[in-house]
Amino acid sequence: MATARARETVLLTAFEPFGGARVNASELAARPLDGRVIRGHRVVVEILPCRFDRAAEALRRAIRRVRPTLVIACGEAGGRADITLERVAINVDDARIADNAGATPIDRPIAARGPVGYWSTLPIKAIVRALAKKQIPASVSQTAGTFVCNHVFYELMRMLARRGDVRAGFVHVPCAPEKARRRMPTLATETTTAALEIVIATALGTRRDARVSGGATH
Ligand code: PCA
Repeated sequence: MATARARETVLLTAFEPFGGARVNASELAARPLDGRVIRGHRVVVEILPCRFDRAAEALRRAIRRVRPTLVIACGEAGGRADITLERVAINVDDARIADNAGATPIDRPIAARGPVGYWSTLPIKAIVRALAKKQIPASVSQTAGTFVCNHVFYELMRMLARRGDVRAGFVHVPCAPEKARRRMPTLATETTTAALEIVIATALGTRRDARVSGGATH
């Protein structure tokens, strides 16, 4: 059986609901992939608390336990219409809304002596191309925001910075139809799940990223 042979693992993280919502599209889409084997790697899903003070510690524990060769962190980006591959994490927490513990940090560095940012080490262009091939809307994003998702992305890359053997990055997904507010773009959960599967398969199967533009003029 494929499961028995899968020795290497992929850690896929998503977030619990936040901002008073009942569901989080990233959690809905990620859960079905728990235990799935993709390109010989077993996927382990971990749901992180949407709290500045707890999320990175939960991630650190999951990495220690799972010992992944690839980490895909994902979260929901309300208002975005496509799957977005984040290019860079930045060293700041600046909350527009409260996290699930009521915290609203303003202009607070994530790591006092840390670098301004960390690049994703995923082949983000190749992933966008692979998603587009399957008619799933996707693009490169130049900012993961300054809320808990960017915080986790930054801490993830900081944890792995001195290890060349584990690739990692962050993916934002649109809202699920379950949560849709007026005029909010949504993506069906099955489509988002399929997208995450393609993200993982492409990351595992691509050594060098595609050289195509994913830039923006503003
Ligand atoms: N989205 C939020 C935090 C948790 C989530 O799913 C964000 O984009 O920061």
